[in-house]
Amino acid sequence: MKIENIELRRVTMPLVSPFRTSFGTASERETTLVRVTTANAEGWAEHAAEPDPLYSSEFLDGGDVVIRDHLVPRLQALGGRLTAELVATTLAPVKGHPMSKSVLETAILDAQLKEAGTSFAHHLGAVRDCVPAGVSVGIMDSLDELLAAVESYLAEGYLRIKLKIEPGWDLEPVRAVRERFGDNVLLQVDANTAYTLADARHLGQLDPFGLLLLEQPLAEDDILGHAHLAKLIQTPICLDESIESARDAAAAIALGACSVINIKPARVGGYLEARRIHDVAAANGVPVWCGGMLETGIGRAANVALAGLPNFVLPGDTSASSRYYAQDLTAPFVLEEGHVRIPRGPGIGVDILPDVLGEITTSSMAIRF
Ligand code: OSB
Ligand code: MG
Repeated sequence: MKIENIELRRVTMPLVSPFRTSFGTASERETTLVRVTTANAEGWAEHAAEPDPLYSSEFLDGGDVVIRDHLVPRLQALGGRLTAELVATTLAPVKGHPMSKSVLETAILDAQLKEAGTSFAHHLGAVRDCVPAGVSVGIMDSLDELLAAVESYLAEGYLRIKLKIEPGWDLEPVRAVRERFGDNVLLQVDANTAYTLADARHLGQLDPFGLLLLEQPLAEDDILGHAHLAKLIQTPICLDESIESARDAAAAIALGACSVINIKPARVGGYLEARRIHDVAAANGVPVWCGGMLETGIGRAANVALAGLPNFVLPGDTSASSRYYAQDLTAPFVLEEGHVRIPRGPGIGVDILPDVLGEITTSSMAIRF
């Protein structure tokens, strides 16, 4: 496939409400959109990193530089031989930066599939038309505020609630949600690395609440710690930040560090590696679910396609557009009886709304291929 142009476009979108995690609070989502132009198609993807390197070491400004100065030149060297399948191996000599690699691979895959008239869902192997939607609920200033948020999400039809936790905001919010909404609500928690193994006894106090899982309690590089913790508590451990490749997934499973995996395509370098993680987990009987990074409709479209694969057996953070944005960048993803529909058109299967794009763009950079 011959690429003519790559454009990096920085956009900022207001969130409907601030989103607080153990590592920070976001009231808007800033991202770099990548547009890849070929003779017959235009591919789009969005960078998953945040402005600050707090979720992982990647951050948006750094991503723009690594894409422009280190990743795109390597792809240019392939000339017309470039395909999405060659992106990861071509970029492998550059250490790290999975989200920057992912946004390029995804935009190229989108253009390639649009040229072929194939959807992401079909290409990746989705086996469903709709995926069950969960919702990730941030840390709040009070339990009352939290209960009001959970109540409205349940009323909208979300099939699973994930509470963000940190030391000082863990047992109480879980107890409050269980007491108010009962034991049948599918409930899980995400610590974003906020604990250490010394907190094992404390985290064990979550056991009576029947949580689906405890996501990433310890540091991302603490696989051994998670394996120890898994023996000390009953709540299943799910890894997010720790898993950046199918090899990481295989190791974590073999070591007993997790019994569930949150797959975020951007975190692992793209949808093709995400599918490999899905396959490794399936082969080991480990269920997976699709995580999110507050994506606009562009990233959401591809995520829900991935979530259609057979081993995505738990509801994902694949919420409706309205969970994040009053005005999305594409036609909004909506909840239909707790599910989100997988786009079936070519590529990611959604169109960017040009007026919205114009309004939210803060800068852009064109790279001639
Ligand atoms: O850890 O899953 C996470 C958002 C930003 C960074 C990290 C995480 C999250 C979420 C939100 O939990 C998931 C979503 O709804 O997109
Ligand atoms: Mg997480």
